[in-house]
Amino acid sequence: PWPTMPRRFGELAARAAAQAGYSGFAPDACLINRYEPGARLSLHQDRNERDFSAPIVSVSLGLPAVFLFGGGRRSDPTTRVPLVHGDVAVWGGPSRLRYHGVLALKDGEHAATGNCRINLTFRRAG
Ligand code: MD6
Ligand code: FE
Repeated sequence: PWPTMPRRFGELAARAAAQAGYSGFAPDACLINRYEPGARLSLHQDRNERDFSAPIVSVSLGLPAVFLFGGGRRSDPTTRVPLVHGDVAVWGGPSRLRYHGVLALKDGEHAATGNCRINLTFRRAG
């Protein structure tokens, strides 16, 4: 049997999605990535899921980062969104396939994670 994610994780993601206007979000996947200083995430679309009607919920822990939120094309202009420990970002609906990324992580130390950033993204993979 496939392991299930901790109940509290799914509940947190569903609550955040509902607050952003996406009620009924029932994530079935949680990707966890650990970023060390210098690491970046180039502009991309999250399109490995089968169900684009569900939003993406992203939880940031540890070192701060700058999230880039673009448009429907890679060449579209981006908005810089600072993300700190505990921040939750949600994108869905017409924004579900917008390009996004993360600038190179600055060196630092965080009480919760030490010298890194941890990001959890909740999805409906289908
Ligand atoms: C972030 N993460 O770390 C945004 N996408 O703030 C992502 O966009 C992401 O962590 C695809 C797969 C894993 C990710
Ligand atoms: Fe992504």
